[in-house]
This record gives sequence, structure tokens and C-alpha cells, in this order.
Amino acid sequence: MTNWIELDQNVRSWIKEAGERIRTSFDSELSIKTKSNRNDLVTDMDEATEKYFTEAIRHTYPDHQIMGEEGFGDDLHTLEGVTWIIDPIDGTMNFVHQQRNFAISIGIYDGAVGKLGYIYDVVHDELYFASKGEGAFMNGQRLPELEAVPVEDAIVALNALWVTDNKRIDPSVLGPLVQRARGIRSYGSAAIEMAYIAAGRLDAYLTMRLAPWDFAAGKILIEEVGGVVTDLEGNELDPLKKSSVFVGKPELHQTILNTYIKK
Ligand code: 2AM
Ligand code: CA
Ligand code: CA
Ligand code: CA
Repeated sequence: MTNWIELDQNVRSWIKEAGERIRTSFDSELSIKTKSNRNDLVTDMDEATEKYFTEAIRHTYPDHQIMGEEGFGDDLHTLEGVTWIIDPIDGTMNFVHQQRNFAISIGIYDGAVGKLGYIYDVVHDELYFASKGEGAFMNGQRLPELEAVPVEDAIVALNALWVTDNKRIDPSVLGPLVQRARGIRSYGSAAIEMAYIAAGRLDAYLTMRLAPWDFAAGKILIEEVGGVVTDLEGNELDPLKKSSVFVGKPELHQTILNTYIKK
């Protein structure tokens, strides 16, 4: 049996320590490499941070499964027992270029159920946390239930790429939404964008391709305050697969799906 209270205390202390190490790293030179293309960056801090978490988890919880972006986790095919889904630095490009607007993201599953979600905005020292059935919090303060807003009053997070010629979506699909919404924002960190939805700072967020470590924690946070989390077709996300992600306030999510995406 997992002692969830003790586990939560462990995660918090590991996140604080990892955040401190990342902030300290601002003073030293980063080693930056590219992955799939010249804009797909990874640094030694992404790797060191994931390694720090995987070592701590394996030491304390040797029977837990780990999935991590940088490959220090396990090769997972099913959700069994307790599974940690980790993005050590979400928003690496921001980390490299801006030293802000990036986060540590950790989603913890109990079997197939998203149980605990943590998104830590390292520079602002803001920890977004949700526990299934017990609510969502920002630095200990409970986040209120999300309320519907009309598209005309909505701030929508969207990368400008998705309204230009690209390989994933016809630019004419989201163009009208961009014109109708009150404002469009793009932060470059899926975890921060999802935390902002949970906190009511954004009203909807659409993106064409994310991995499980990008959305695992955010999904738990958003659902805990009554937000809706699906892929672009309105289907539930598979916690082990890459997919498009569409999150938003209740009603607004349905309106955008019916009026703009499935029209
Ligand atoms: P990362 O910084 O951890 O790589 C940028 O718009 C957002 O998309 C970030 O959350 C980024 O996570 C993520 N991202 C970048 N490249 C990606 C890819 N090839 N597949 C899925 N997510 C990606
Ligand atoms: Ca990456
Ligand atoms: Ca990521
Ligand atoms: Ca990452």
C-alpha cells in the first residue's frame, strides 16, 4: 500500500530541491544540444533534473514505474501500480532563451487513474498541485471551480504556427477562432499553459502534438477545477500516447469544438 501523504511530502521536497538546482544553474554556462531538429533543444539541466527525480524515486519506491522525456525512466506499455510521468523542464526553449516561463511537471497515476499532479513554475516559485477528488491549489491556496465564458470574452492559448501552413491542421480551422476570441497568447510551455487554465488566467488552450509528460499533471489539475481535457476531436487523452490536446473551461470547450473545429 502506498502512503500517499508521505509520497506527497517527498515529491514536494524533491521538486523544491530540483528547482533550487535549476535556479542556481543560471549562474553557470549551459550545455545545449539539439534533438529532432535545430529548434528542439535539450540541456544538461533537463537531463540532470530527470536523473535526480528518477534516482530519488527508484531509491524510495523501487516498485514504481517511471516515464520521463529524457529517457532515464522505464519503457512503459501499461499503467500498473504507481506510475510517475515526468517532464524535468517543460519549456526548454524558454529556459535557454529567457530563463523563465518553464516548469517541472510531474503526474502520478495510481493504476489508470490520475492521482496527483504537480506543475512547478521554478522562477516564480509557484507550485500548482492537484489531488484527485480533493481539489487544486496554487502555493497552498485552493483554486476555484472554473466558470463558463463566451468565446468573445475568452483568452485562448495557441501557437501561431497552427494558423499558418503546417503539417498537422488546416490553417482555416482555427483562423476564425483567433479572430473571434478576446485575445490569443502563447507561452511555449504546455505545463504552464495548462496550469494557467486551472488558475483561470487562460480560458482555452489548443495544441496539435504533445507527449504524456507534457499533459499528465495538467490534466489532473484542470479536471479538478471542472475544466475539460480532450484531444482535438473531443476524445479522452490516452496517458501513454502522444496526441493533440484541447483544454478549456466548461461550455467554452464544447462551443469551440462544435463551432470551429467540427463545423
Ligand atoms: P519541452 O520544452 O519539454 O520540449 C512548446 O510549445 C511546448 O511543446 C513545450 O511544452 C514543449 O515541451 C513541447 N514540445 C516541444 N517539442 C515537442 C514535440 N516534438 N512533441 C511534443 N511536445 C513538444
Ligand atoms: Ca523537449
Ligand atoms: Ca514538455
Ligand atoms: Ca521537457
